Amino acid sequence: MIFKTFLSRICTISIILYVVQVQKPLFAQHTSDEIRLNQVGFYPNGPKLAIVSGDKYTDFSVLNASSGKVVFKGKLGPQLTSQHSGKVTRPADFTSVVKPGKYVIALSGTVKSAPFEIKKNVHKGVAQASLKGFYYQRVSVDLPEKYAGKWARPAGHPDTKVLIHPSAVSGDRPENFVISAPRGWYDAGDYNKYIVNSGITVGTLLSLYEDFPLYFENFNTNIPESNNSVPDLLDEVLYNLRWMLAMQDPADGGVYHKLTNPRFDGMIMPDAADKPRYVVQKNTVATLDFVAVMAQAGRIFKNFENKLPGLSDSCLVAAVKGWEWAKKNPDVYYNQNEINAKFDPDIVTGAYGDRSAADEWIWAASEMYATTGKADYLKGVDMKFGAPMPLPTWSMVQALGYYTLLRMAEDLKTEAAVVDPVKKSVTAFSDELLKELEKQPYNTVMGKNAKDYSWGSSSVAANQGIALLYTFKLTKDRKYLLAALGNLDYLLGRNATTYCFLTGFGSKKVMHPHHRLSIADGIADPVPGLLSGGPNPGQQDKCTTYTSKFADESFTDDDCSYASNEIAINWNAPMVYLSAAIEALMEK
Ligand code: 9MR
Ligand code: 9MR
Repeated sequence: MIFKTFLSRICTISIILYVVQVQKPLFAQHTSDEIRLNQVGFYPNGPKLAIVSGDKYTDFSVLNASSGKVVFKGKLGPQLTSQHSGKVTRPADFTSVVKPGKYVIALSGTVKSAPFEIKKNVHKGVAQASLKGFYYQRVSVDLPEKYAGKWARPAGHPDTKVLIHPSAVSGDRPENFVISAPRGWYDAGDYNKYIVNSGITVGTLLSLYEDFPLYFENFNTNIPESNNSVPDLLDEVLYNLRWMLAMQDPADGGVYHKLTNPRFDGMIMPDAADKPRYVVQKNTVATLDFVAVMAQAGRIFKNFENKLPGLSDSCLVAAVKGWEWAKKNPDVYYNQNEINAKFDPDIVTGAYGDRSAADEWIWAASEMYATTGKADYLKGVDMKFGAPMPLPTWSMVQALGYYTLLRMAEDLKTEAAVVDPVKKSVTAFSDELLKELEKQPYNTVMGKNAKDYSWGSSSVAANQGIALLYTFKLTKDRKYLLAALGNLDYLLGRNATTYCFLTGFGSKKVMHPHHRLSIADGIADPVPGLLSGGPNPGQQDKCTTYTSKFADESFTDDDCSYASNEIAINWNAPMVYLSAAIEALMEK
C-alpha cells in the first residue's frame, strides 16, 4: 500500500518533471562545457570573446536566446595550445554583436552555450555582490534577514573576552589578561582574524574608493549602514577597521599578529563556536600593514569628519604609534613553529608568516607620506625602484605603496625622482604581462606563467587586472583596460575549468566552497559574492575529487578543497576593485 502510493508519487513527480523540462527553452538543456566565456555577459561597446575547446569545429553562430534566430555567423580563429595541458582551443569573436539582449553561442544544432547578456553596466551586480560578500563575513553581529536574506544568522565569536597568549605578553598585559577586540571579518573559510591579511584587503578596498570616489556615491549594498551618508564601501571597511584598531597594544603601539582559536573550529555555524580566542605575538610585518591601513584611513575619513567625528584622528594617531614601534622593533617576525616550541597552547591556524618587512616598509612609508605630506617618511626606506613591481599578495605589498604614490603625486607635488620610477615600474609590469597575449589559449594575461596558478590564483587574475588599470590611467592606452577586462572574463568563466568563480553567478556555478558558513548553514546555495580561490596544482588539501593535475585545470568544486576552492577576504577585495573599476571606466 505504502509502496504503491510511493510509486504513484514517483510517477506524478516524473510527469511534472517531464513537463517542466520540455517547456524549458531548448538551449537550456544542452549547455556545453566546450564553450568557455564570461557567463555574466558583455558590454554593448566592448570586446566579446568565447573560447571553444578542441578542434572539432570551424564555425559558430550567435543566436537570440528566446527566439533562436541567428544574429551573427562567424569563423573560429586559429588554433592555440595551452602551455599547461597541451590542449587546443579556438577563439570565437563576436564583438560586432552590439545590440543589448540575451544570446547563446552555437557550434552546431545541439552544442550551445548557456544564455548570457549583452547590456550596459553588465558587471554592476558582480561588483555589488562581491562587496556584499564582506557583510556576510562580519564577526560578532547578527545578520538579520532584511540584509542577509536566506543567509540570515545569529552572531558568533563576540571576541569581547580575548586572552593574551604567552607569546604576546608585555608591559601591563600578562598571560591570559583579557582584552576586547570584537567585529572585523572572518578571514576566509575559517573563523579567525589575521592582521596581515586584513591589511592588504582593507588597503585594496580603500584604494578603490580613492581611485573612484564618485562611482561610490550611488553604490548600495543593502547593509545596516546603507542610509547613513557615508558610502557603503567605506561603511563596510569601517566594520573591519574598528577591529584592527583594537589589535594595537595601547601601551607601546605594537600590533598583534592575529586573533585566533588555537586550532580551527569544526564545520559549525559561528554561534556554535565556543573555543577560547587569543591574540598572539606583536611583530613588525603586522604592525607596518596596520600603519599603512590606518594612515590611508586617516586621510580618507578626514572628509567624513562631521559624520564620523574623531575617527580620522584616531586612525592617524594609531598609525604614528605603530610606525614608532616598528622603528624600534624592525625585525620581529612571526614564526609559528618557533612560538609553538616555546609556548602553550600551540597555535595551528593560518600562519601568514613573512620573513621580510622590506615591502611593508615601502607601503607604510608611502601611506604616511601621502597622508602627512612629509617626505621624510620615505627617507631611509629602500623603495626598490627600477625593476617591474611584484604583484600584490598578502606577503608582498609594495605595489600598494606604489599605487598610492601614483594617485597622490599631483596633490603632493611629489618630486619626479620619486614618482617617475614608480610609473616605470608599474608600466614595465603590465607590458611584461601583455607580451604574446595573442598566443594565450584563453586570450588572457592570466595563466601565461605557470606560477600564476598559486593558492588563491583567482586573486592573481584580479590583481593583475588592477595593475593593468593603473597602467591604463597612466598611459590612456585602451589595450591595458581591455586586458584587465579579459581577466574579469577569466574569473567569470573564460578559463580552462569552465567555472564562474564568483559564488551566486554564472551558468556553471561554484556550489561547494571550503567555507564554514556555507557548509554548516543547511542552505543549498553557498553564501553569494565570494570568490573561489581557483586552480592550484599544489593540491595541498589532498582532496580526491580533482579531475586534472594540469595547472590551469587543477580545481575541484568540493568543500574539502581549501587549496583550490576556499574563499578569502584578500581574494574578494581585488574582485570588488576589478569589477567596480571596470564598470566605472566602461560606463564612459
Ligand atoms: O579550514 C582550514 C582553512 O581555512 C585553511 O586555509 C587550511 C590551510 O591552513 O586549513 C583548513 O583546515 C584544515 C586543516 O588544515 C587540516 N585539517 C582539516 C581542516 C579542515 O579541512
Ligand atoms: O592565502 C594563503 C596562501 O598564500 C598560503 O599558501 C596558505 C597556506 O599557508 O594559506 C592561505 O591563507 C589561508 C590562511 O592561512 C587561513 N585562512 C584561510 C586562508 C586562505 O586559504
